[in-house]
Amino acid sequence: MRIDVVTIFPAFFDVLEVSLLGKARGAGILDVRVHDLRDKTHDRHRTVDDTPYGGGAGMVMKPGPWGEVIDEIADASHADPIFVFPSPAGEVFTQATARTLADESHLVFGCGRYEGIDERVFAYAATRGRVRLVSLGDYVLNGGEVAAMAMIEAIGRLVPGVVGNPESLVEESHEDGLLEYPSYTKPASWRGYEVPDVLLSGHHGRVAAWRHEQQVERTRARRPDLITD
Ligand code: 6GU
Repeated sequence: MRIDVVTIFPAFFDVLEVSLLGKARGAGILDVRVHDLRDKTHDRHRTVDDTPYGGGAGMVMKPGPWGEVIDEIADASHADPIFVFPSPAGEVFTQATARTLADESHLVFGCGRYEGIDERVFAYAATRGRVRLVSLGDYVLNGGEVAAMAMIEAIGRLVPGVVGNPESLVEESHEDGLLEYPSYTKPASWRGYEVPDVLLSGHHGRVAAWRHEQQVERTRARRPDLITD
């Protein structure tokens, strides 16, 4: 999978070199390229923002540099790219979104700062690929960088070959619409806390039934919004 990231803070993405995603990059499974939006400016101050038409607080990202970087990336694309703009005004990113995007061959993350990006950039990007505005949830970050990192990790780990044991992707929170069951490892007794007996019983059927009960119980307690029945 090819992933391009456009940002005025390329250093945010340095951590993509470590951990599982770093390994996947090294192995050629993920091809991630980070672009500095300021490289598409032509003034001495490398200006990427300006005051909003109609007035109001804050600054808006100018369309010019975005148009140039979108053209450069789209012209070089061997696939029909999806432009993902992290935005608190977008649709909510879920595991289903991650699964859908993990099937794509070329994703472009456009990270806005300030009060946002000139709206015409989204219309123009839609002439060069598909466009999605996507939010992590109902709270506000200073820019799209941290949100893009979260999305890249959620999507990247679903790309075949990134996570060594694909079975570990199945028994996870949100994969079956329920929260994950509790996990324990040795020792069986630790500081007076015991591992539940059923897990030591060796009875696979009872273990599976107990885990499912725990999933339902925790989901009801912590995330009743996920329960549909
Ligand atoms: Cl995707 N961007 C920003 N700036 N803030 C957010 C967000 C995204 N998702 C939640 N808050």
